[in-house]
Amino acid sequence: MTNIKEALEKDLKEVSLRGWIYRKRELKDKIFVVLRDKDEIIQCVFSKENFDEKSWKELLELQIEASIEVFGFVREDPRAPNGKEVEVKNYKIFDKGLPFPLHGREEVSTIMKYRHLWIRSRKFNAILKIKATLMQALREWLEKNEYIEVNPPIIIPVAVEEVQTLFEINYFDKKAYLTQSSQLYLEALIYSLEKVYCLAPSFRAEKSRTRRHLHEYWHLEIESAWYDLKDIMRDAESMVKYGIEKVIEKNEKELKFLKRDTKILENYVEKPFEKITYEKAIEILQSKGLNINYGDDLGADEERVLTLEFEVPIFVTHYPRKLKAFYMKESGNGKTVENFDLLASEGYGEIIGGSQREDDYEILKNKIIEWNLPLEKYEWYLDLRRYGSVPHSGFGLGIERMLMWVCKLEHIRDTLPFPRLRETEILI
Ligand code: NSS
Repeated sequence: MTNIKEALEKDLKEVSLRGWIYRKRELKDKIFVVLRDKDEIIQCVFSKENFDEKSWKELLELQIEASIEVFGFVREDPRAPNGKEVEVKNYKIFDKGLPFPLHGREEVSTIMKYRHLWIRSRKFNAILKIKATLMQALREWLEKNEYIEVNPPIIIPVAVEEVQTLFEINYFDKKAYLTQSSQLYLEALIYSLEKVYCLAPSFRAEKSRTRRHLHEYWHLEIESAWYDLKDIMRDAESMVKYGIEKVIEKNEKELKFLKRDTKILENYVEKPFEKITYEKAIEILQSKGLNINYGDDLGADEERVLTLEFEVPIFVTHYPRKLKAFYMKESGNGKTVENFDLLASEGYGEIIGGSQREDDYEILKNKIIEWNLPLEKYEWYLDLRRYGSVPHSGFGLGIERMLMWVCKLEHIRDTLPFPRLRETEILI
């Protein structure tokens, strides 16, 4: 058994290839089939003279996505999609298939209904390969930098981020939630391991329907003892750069298929990221004519405008304390917090949210009260400030957000095989 990549790259005479029919064209005495497998496509020609009548009839019945095996001779053919063609001598049909319901350019609702079939597309194949590289590369970076992988629970008792986005579940007749973030557990774990990370799904019952919000996404979170804001920003930049570098290195073909300009990506690896404060960001936005004031949150539109001002990703730091979560360390006499959002370029916006954490028991306790959170449920978290509290920082990176940017996709749904989105029912 050979695969299509070998048939294209090596100097083979005879091949036997398995795959699915990607395209089919019938002439009077020839059938042209483009066969696809996990990596490539190749044109296969069936000539009538080589087959008996029964076989020819069977071949005419093959549908798009039929699964077959072909045996034949490879030859150069500049007119064929990848410059080579197989003259088929024999074949085996696994399933001749029914008429395939997708032809390309379907409405989103149709694509979601047939998502289990749509994911065979070459575009999605390329995206998934890039995603695998990215996840592996980020893990590699973490290992090189002495972060230890840990596995906090998915079912949680209290909010980490906004209460409104919690997914409630019935946990043996008691309320519990699906995790929004593993941060609080990672904070507990640094007292043993100092540098930890986890890669797990997070859940958000977001009210907004946007091109960048999922209800379930893969969240890479890291936490480090002894780190302040600038330390954690250094790691965020280095990790993102490493991830992009590996994708450029390993997925040249897939990036090309997606028409992603690798020069732009190389720029992100080579040039230092921009750093601006929230205050400065507001000034820039005002100078661009946006109706925004100090104290307003930056939404997708504002982030977009900001990223188009710079050639590289931007760290926006020191947001007003009220705009951000209770656990962030205060600065600027309690006006701001020691936080950053990393905004991906070309309009993509936030891919990472991170901060130095409040390590003072009294301040943290008062903020939990001020944020109207049930203090008794955070006692265990406050214990972390009672027994050997240390300065520490961390961040969370949305894998799909980063992938969407790296692949330059229009919508976040195409970063996952079975996305959970508000506008589409869960059918599969
Ligand atoms: O809410 S975050 O900004 N921050 C946290 O959850 C921190 N507790 C993380 C930490 O410090 N350990 O979310 C972090 C990232 C954010 O920048 C996005 O990239 C991604 O998680 N994110 C999402 N991706 C897709 N869909 C949705 N709804 C979503 N929400 C956040």
